[in-house]
Amino acid sequence: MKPSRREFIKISALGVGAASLSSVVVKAAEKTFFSNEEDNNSKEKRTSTYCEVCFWKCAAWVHTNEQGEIQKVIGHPDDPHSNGRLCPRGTGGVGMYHDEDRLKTPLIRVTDEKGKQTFREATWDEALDLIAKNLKKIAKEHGPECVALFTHGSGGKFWSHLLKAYGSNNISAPSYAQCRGPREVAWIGTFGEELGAIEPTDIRNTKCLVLIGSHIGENMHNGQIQEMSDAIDSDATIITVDPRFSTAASHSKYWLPIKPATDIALLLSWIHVLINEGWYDKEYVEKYTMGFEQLKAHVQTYTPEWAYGITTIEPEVIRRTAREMFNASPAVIIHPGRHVTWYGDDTQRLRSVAILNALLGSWGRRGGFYFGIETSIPGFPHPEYPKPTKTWRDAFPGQYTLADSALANGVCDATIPSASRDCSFKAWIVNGTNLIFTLPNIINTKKAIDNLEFMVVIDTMPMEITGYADVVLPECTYLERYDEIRVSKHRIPTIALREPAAPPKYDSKPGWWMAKELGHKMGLDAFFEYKDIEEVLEWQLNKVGSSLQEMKRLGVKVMDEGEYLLYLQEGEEMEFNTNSGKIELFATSFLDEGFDPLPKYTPHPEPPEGFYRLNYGRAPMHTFSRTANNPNLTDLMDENAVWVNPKVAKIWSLSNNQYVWLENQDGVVSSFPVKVRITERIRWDSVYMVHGFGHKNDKLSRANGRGASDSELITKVMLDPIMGGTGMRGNFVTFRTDKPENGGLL
Ligand code: MGD
Ligand code: SF4
Repeated sequence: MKPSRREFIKISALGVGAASLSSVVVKAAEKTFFSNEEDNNSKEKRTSTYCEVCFWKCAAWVHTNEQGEIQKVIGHPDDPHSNGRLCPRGTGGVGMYHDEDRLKTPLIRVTDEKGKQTFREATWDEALDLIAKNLKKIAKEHGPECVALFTHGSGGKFWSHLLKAYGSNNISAPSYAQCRGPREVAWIGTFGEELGAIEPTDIRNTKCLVLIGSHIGENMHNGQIQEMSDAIDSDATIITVDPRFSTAASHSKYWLPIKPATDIALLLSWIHVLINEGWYDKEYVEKYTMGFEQLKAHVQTYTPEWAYGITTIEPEVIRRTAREMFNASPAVIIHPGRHVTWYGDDTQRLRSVAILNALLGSWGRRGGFYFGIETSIPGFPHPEYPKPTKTWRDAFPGQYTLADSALANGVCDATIPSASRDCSFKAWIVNGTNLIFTLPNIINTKKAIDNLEFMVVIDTMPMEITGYADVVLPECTYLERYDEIRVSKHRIPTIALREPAAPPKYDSKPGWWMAKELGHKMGLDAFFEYKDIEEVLEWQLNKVGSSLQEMKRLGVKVMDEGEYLLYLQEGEEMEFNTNSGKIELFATSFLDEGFDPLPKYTPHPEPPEGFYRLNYGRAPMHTFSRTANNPNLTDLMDENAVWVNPKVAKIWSLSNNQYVWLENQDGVVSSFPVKVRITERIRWDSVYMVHGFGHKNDKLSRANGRGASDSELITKVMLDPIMGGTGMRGNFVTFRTDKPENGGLL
């Protein structure tokens, strides 16, 4: 039976509890605010924001009551990211503001014992003075380039500006080498451009959507879910390739329960079938691509029969699904995914995905990928940044040459002294990223931290990473601060404002203020020649024909960028930003750097006897580890479970809801036990769990000790030689029913 759009939203929005939560919110929104007008007689107020619970950045209105207390957050109807509706996490974002476990004052370490959260409270002046003193000392003794910034989230711009003014350009985000980096490099090598953070997938108009390890519905990217629901309603064919029967798989015409770690074999055999059967867009391939003949010769041995032996997907199913894609083309999307750092050959897997899309002519076509449009906002004037003489790349001569952003793992590795390097990193500034849970191989991360002279962490919560800091700076939540203007690339160009809905609680401060004050203490005033962020925003908005006053009224503004076209026009000539100016089926930029210009299949290690591949993913009500203590969201899900196939459960005599410890191939045992969920929805060779749980910090009253941490069990990393991404799915676990003496790395 065809699932309806409503059903899909309901299932992906967490079953009964959350479905009712979302519908209450939607009704309230429809009743009062879809007119986009404020009731001037009411003492209640609404202010504009964009959500920070994940990085889809949905624009929203925040409602405060007569006492000025934040009541609710509702999607902005003019926003293409949210279309007036937030996901359960966005609605529950208010919990970040109310969380009584928040960081409340600046903190300074009092013992040498790292990781233990042993601090004394400090004033802002004291904390910033200490940071300025240490950073100046490091610049003098080692050079400013020996300081690195790790950042994820909106405040990053302010910290990046400070670091560049100081003289370092070593700025990395885990959203690159631990997440989408390989697909960006694959896309640049094929189409000459990145996909970017809102993927320009034209899902709402597609006739066929192929998901390879993308669990849309559990991975809750708002606009994308809404579009997938529209596609389901319009009878689009959904093909899901996943070893797990995901929510998306349950709404698919085809579920291909692939043997984990073999996806490239399936992709290559699809390419084989499309080319050998002539099921590709000949005109498009002729006009826009290069390298077809090399590709054709390359895939001849990759038959469906060959792929069957590797993937366990039957040849007939491979052929039939290839035919479905061709029938729908060019309105077909082989989805590039988001978190794609799995097995270390990820860039090549994503190259196969890019090639499939190119053969089917979906890039720049309705129902495939559109060309997004964005407004550019000028930066506030400042003196030229000093030119750094060293970068993180110097630590890896000749390696990861196609990486187009700094690698968080690279900076971490380059912090551990090595005889072959003249300078390792001496200080880290860590803003909005819980590196202990985020970088694989916790032992390595701790080793790097042990080698630091100084570390500052800017966070809203006492997370694992704050325990290792010398100074902790408490940031106020996104609901209590201004941030940079959100500029987004979408079908329509929009800008959105984030302004404070309430004053910062406790003694917390916004990132822009901290960076400016620290800049002052470090003698960098010339880079911060404004009174406050309102002056900067006003200046920037004036440059694009708006103002702070207008944006406070509108929240989201649709910009006029003249005439723009979302798709290629009939017969249009187009030059792509590649070496050849064409879409490169044969990637010359890869060849130039000594990498395979065409993707190949290479086998990966299999689980040893009695072990199962550790697979992990997202839940619709949580984002990584940042929401694990959120009072509203823990009400919906307060721990993770390990999914186990019934056959495996029988071998180990496991029962549903029993708690077990997981032990990995290197003998690392999870710090906490995790609940067993016995289900046919996972293959017998794998187990599955949601990332972000298993915190070990008694300052997190709801998250401490709840569930297990996948991060702890990922001690083996499969590095992508092309761009340095950290493949994390080559780890295997087994079960323990006894409590280990010294379990865990946390
Ligand atoms: P979180 O673990 O949520 O994600 O990695 P991170 O961005 O590090 O940590 C976010 C931190 O930001 C928390 O400490 C939170 O309290 C803090 N924070 C939240 N809001 C604010 C704010 O407004 N200001 C400041 N200053 N801090 C704030 C995500 C990364 O992890 C990504 S993008 C992916 S795709 C990978 N996923 C992943 C996985 O699935 N499994 C494993 N094992 N590792 C992974 N690593 C990667
Ligand atoms: Fe917030 Fe959800 Fe939008 Fe992410 S998808 S920005 S959590 S509302």
